[in-house]
Amino acid sequence: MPTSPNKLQNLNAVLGGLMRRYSERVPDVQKVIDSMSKEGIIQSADEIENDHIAFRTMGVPNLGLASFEKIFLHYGYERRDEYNFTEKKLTAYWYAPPEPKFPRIFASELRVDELSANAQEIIHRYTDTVTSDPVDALDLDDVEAVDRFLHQPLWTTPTLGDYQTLLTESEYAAWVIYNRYYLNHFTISVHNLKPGYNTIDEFVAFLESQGFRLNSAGGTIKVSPDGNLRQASTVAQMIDAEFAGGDVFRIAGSYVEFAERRVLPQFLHLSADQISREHRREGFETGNADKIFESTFTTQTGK
Ligand code: OOG
Ligand code: NI
Repeated sequence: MPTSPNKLQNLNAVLGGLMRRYSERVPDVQKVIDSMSKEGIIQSADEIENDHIAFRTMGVPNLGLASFEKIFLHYGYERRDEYNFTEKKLTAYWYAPPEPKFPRIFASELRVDELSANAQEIIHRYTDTVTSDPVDALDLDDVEAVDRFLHQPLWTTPTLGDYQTLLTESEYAAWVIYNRYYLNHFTISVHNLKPGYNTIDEFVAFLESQGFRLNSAGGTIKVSPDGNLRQASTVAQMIDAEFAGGDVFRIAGSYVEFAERRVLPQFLHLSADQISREHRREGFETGNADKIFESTFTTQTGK
């Protein structure tokens, strides 16, 4: 059944609110758009195709993906493949949008019960204050309520000490305890840009010429084993985070990603004007994602 026009309109508004907050927090977003305009790659920002957006969650009762995904399932997204990150103790899914003009969603969850007793105790001290699924209490057709929910504290502001303890064991845990559901990144599709910039190699060369700092974990360009999903990302922008008691400390915020999805072998005979989303590599790739997560890790932000 197609998603109702009303839901699509609400989805559009929720995505708009996410992108607005995200652009304010991540100066690289506007800088990339300005650089692309100056270079003549685009005339205006709305020509940019958003390949996907990403969120991070804490896998604890009442929260995590089981709670979070309800928001986007409501707007017509469908859950697709699962990805497992053994070392980072993460589970992720991607969600297909109700219409191709909307971005895919990549959402992940920390398997909190695999952390040390100490880290679990810290996380639960914050998250245990959430005693019922907060998404169940939301009217998902009330766009302003959803927008507020996505940008409001889910638990009390952490102390700097707790943040730093978590950081030593799970950089992901530390990121979520402070940043919560803030948009983690949006992703520019490079394959639909004009020739000279429509491969990830060319686009990365352009970004480097403009002085952007890119995530080098596992190499700057991450390539799936089939060769058809190629990704790169900036190093997360640092934010002055205010912790409980007023301590201010610079921590990783969000970043920008770039993706090239190549045309699948069975569609290579199609001409450029016949190619649309369904002819290109879909989904995500564990090996690529594992390194892209590190865009917010101190190994990248501190280099
Ligand atoms: C998500 C990292 C993975 C991708 O496109 O594979 C990813 C994150 O940093 O939360 O974005
Ligand atoms: Ni991504």
